Amino acid sequence: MRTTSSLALASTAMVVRAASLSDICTTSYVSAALPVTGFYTGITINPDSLTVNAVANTTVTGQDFFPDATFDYCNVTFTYSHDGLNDSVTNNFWLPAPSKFQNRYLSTGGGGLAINSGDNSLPAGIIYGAVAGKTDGGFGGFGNNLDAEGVMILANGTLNWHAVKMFGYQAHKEMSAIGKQLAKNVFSMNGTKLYAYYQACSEGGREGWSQVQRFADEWDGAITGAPALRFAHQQVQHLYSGVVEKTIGYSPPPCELEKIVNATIAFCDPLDGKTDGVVARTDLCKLQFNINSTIGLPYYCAASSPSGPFGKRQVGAASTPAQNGNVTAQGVAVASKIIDGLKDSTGKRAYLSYQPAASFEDATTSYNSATGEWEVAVSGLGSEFPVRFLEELDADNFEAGQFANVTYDTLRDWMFYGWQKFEETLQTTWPDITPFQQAGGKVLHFHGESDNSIPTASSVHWYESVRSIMYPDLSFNESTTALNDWYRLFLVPGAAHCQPNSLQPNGPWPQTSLAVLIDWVENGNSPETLNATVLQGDFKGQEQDICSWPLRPMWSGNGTSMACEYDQASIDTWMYDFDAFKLPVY
Ligand SMILES: *[C@@H]1O[C@H](CO)[C@@H](O)[C@H](O)[C@H]1NC(C)=O
Ligand SMILES: *[C@@H]1O[C@H](CO)[C@@H](O)[C@H](O)[C@H]1NC(C)=O
Ligand SMILES: *[C@@H]1O[C@H](CO)[C@@H](O)[C@H](O)[C@H]1NC(C)=O
Ligand SMILES: *[C@@H]1O[C@H](CO)[C@@H](O)[C@H](O)[C@H]1NC(C)=O
Ligand SMILES: *[C@@H]1O[C@H](CO)[C@@H](O)[C@H](O)[C@H]1NC(C)=O
Ligand SMILES: *[C@@H]1O[C@H](CO)[C@@H](O)[C@H](O)[C@H]1NC(C)=O
Ligand SMILES: *[C@@H]1O[C@H](CO)[C@@H](O)[C@H](O)[C@H]1NC(C)=O
Ligand SMILES: *[C@@H]1O[C@H](CO)[C@@H](O)[C@H](O)[C@H]1NC(C)=O
Ligand SMILES: *[C@@H]1O[C@H](CO)[C@@H](O)[C@H](O)[C@H]1NC(C)=O
Ligand SMILES: *[C@@H]1O[C@H](CO)[C@@H](O)[C@H](O)[C@H]1NC(C)=O
Ligand SMILES: *[C@@H]1O[C@H](CO)[C@@H](O)[C@H](O)[C@H]1NC(C)=O
Ligand SMILES: *[C@@H]1O[C@H](CO)[C@@H](O)[C@H](O)[C@H]1NC(C)=O
Ligand SMILES: [Ca+2]
Repeated sequence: MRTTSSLALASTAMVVRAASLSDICTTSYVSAALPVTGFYTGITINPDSLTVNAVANTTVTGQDFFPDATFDYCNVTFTYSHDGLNDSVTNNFWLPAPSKFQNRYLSTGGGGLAINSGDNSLPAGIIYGAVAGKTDGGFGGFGNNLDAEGVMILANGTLNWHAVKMFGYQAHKEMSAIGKQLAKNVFSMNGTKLYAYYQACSEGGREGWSQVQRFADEWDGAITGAPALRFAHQQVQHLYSGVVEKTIGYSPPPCELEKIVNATIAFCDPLDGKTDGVVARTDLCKLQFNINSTIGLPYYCAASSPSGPFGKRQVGAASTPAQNGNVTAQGVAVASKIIDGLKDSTGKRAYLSYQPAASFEDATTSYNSATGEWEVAVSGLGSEFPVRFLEELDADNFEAGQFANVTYDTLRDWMFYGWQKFEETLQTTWPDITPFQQAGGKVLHFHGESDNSIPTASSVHWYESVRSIMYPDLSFNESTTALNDWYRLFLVPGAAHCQPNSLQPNGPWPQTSLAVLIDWVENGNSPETLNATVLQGDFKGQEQDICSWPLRPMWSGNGTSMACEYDQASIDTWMYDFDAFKLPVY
């Protein structure tokens, strides 16, 4: 089904190349190609909403998910509604010039509580010869997130389940269906195979999995970066760092945690065989680094405005004073407990956490200039979940005093309740992906190993869940081989959340993953390792290969050659049993 010769496709596509962008990029041409009704039960496209304009010579540079390029495209936007609902969902598609179209379609997704990334993700499609799409989910505009006014909460206590479902998975399903049909019609494909892809990171990674878990043949291949899987657990774990500080009774100055991170990087960097400022083996770091060794190290950070690298979430502080001190036993206790992950009051594990060498973003305290003290600052992403998603209030933050009562057990209970409440829509943990696999689909999944927003181990746990559920009768190695045939996970050395890491700037980044996925899907070239490029720092421009989990990178010859090794002790550090819950957490 997916083995049609790509040579044949290329020659068919040549026929189309007679037309130019200006031929197809008119309202009348696109209007005639709109799949208005009858191809997807329950939705009706509104032809009157159509806008079409050609955009010439757009240049993109310095992006993380595609190389630099200059291109032309046709910008197509229209709305559709769900029959019986009188709602309005807006889709925006970029069409490549006919001469550049390579029989491909690309869906793109969002981040945080956004279902799209504005225009930032669409260039990847044009660059690789695809029609590229984004959706507003029906939330009233591309800039409106799920938590925008009047979207998810209709009134306090009244959740708009339709909006939640659209965000959860439905809007993407509809956009792909519309976008693929539009591409076929605009380029008169006459039954020629259209290859469909997905690429997004973070919440967008979750959106990708929401389709892969449900729909066998929506896409031929999906790139899911650092996905916000296990939605309830993931959102609640943003609160964990603050609860650790509260429980231990110590609010470290951000500089103290930064010093602990720097000392961790300094110790663990060489463990991967290459002293380059990049911790490519956080597992060896876990096994060999004693964080207590940082106690007493002097730290200093100059006074700064709140936009400094560690102060992104400082609330209510116009500026921070110079921070000067020595790392304390309490500061180390906080860092150590955060890395350990959430356990309830009986010691049972509820969730996992960030790897050592990741910065402690969720733990960033805020400076109270009135008292001169550093205070626990509740993570905004974290508090919004219990308040908006569980309590169904039109608010983002806890009420005054509410956080004071939050314990490790509260976090566990919120995970439990949120998991149950959003199991069908947001949780995104259905581990049996047999239909997608049998349809020939491919998944390229990556995650920064120093991610400070979605724990890297979350992706490993997911990969391992899929492996064990889909191949219960095979050994670890056999099932890994079977899974790698169509789903691969790559941990990106030193990388932060869906981007390179300013604290480990010499690390590689997989900027051209879509080319790799296309080569896998269309030419059958399985990525044994993932192509990556160092995008900043001392080795800028250097190409590096990223190992496919569970193999781990090890450099030799003082960083001149890298091998992907099998190391059981390291693998074991990534395995978790969430015994705080009686049901399996996938
Ligand atoms: C794009 O720019 C180049 C040079 O800047 C110019 O020659 C070309 O005509 C432009 N293309 C369009 C479609 O405007
Ligand atoms: C694409 O079309 C939409 C809807 O008409 C418009 O808001 C947007 O500015 C256009 N983008 C470009 C780059 O022309
Ligand atoms: C449908 O919504 C539009 C605005 O979005 C409104 O003008 C119209 O009255 C609504 N129709 C019905 C039947 O509710
Ligand atoms: C599809 O069919 C139409 C009409 O026969 C033809 O003009 C067009 O070139 C064909 N397209 C492809 C890709 O074969
Ligand atoms: C941590 O290292 C970075 C360089 O990566 C440096 O800019 C920063 O000042 C260091 N922080 C501390 C507290 O030493
Ligand atoms: C670090 O110090 C804490 C507190 O004294 C202690 O409980 C823990 O065992 C120490 N860890 C190691 C690895 O020495
Ligand atoms: C840090 O420790 C050193 C010696 O251990 C001490 O001299 C210095 O005063 C301490 N600095 C601060 C800011 O407490
Ligand atoms: C909804 O609840 C929030 C949080 O308690 C409150 O701030 C807001 O005023 C309430 N809205 C209405 C309309 O009552
Ligand atoms: C905190 O817990 C105490 C004791 O259970 C309760 O009286 C109080 O109302 C709680 N405060 C908030 C803000 O929930
Ligand atoms: C699994 O494969 C690795 C090589 O990838 C090998 O080192 C290891 O011994 C194998 N384990 C078993 C149990 O065969
Ligand atoms: C991956 O990188 C290698 C070496 O730089 C290159 O030859 C190859 O074409 C790349 N593969 C893809 C799919 O881009
Ligand atoms: C290892 O390589 C680094 C940078 O490439 C160099 O500075 C260092 O001297 C080398 N160390 C050895 C032992 O060769
Ligand atoms: Ca290193």
